Amino acid sequence: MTSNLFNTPEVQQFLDLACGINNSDGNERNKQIVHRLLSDLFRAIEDLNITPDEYWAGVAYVNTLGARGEAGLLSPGLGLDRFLDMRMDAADAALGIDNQTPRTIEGPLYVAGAPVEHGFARLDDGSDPNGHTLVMYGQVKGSDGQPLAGASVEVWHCNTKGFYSHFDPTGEQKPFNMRRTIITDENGNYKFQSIVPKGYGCPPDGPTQALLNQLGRHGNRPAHIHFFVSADDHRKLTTQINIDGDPLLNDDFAYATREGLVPPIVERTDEESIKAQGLTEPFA
Ligand code: MBD
Ligand code: FE
Repeated sequence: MTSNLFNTPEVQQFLDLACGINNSDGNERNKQIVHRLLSDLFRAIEDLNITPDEYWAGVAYVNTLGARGEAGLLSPGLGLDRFLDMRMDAADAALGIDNQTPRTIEGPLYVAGAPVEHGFARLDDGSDPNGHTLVMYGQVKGSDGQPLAGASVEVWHCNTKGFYSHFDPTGEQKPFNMRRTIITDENGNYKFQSIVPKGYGCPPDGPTQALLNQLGRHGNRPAHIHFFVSADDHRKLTTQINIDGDPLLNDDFAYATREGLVPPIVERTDEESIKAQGLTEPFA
């Protein structure tokens, strides 16, 4: 059965009606967006002959996605977060802005309000028995290349099971474990000690993984650490680094790996160099 209802004046008027196009109330921008998305959906239903059963399965899926709080997880899995970044990169390039550290996606697991430290922070509470010590340091610079003292470096990552505090189904982690805000020192430097995170996997019984299964895709990310970098009068940078050598480095279900975000790792095993790193006791 083929039909072309979509292009009839009746259906086009019906779309306008459903989107309040001729109403003086409401928000014009949101009418425009809803009209476009709804039009695309009507057309897909017609072009693909989407059956009522298929349609209602979709409605049930959206309900499950919301009930499980996974809309923000499906979004990067479908590449939408990456696409928004591609558009910001293109806008920057058009303005001749050459970002020294590439942006990459935020993901759904940031929590505001982490403890604030100055210059150095220990992120982990020392409770992960499989924790392998990691030290990372760097310098925050403005677009003019000058170091930025007093900048804020928000860091968050998961444990060796791939679970983030506040989202850990085992309930084993205290609030803000592996989440800190580090204020850069007078030279714009920050440093932290933590443990090497594991890659993340979508909840295996959740709706995001269910959809990925339908696409023949996995739902795993390589090991990574998230950052927000901000300073007064500067645009916030959202980015991540990857742990080099992870087998999924270039097979991330969320498409966040980027050249320039895989820093070199130096393995240190001798006591003296460990002491020289200034490693601390676990945060209380
Ligand atoms: C993560 O930890 C993450 O960073 C992203 C982008 C998606 C899911 C889980
Ligand atoms: Fe993450």
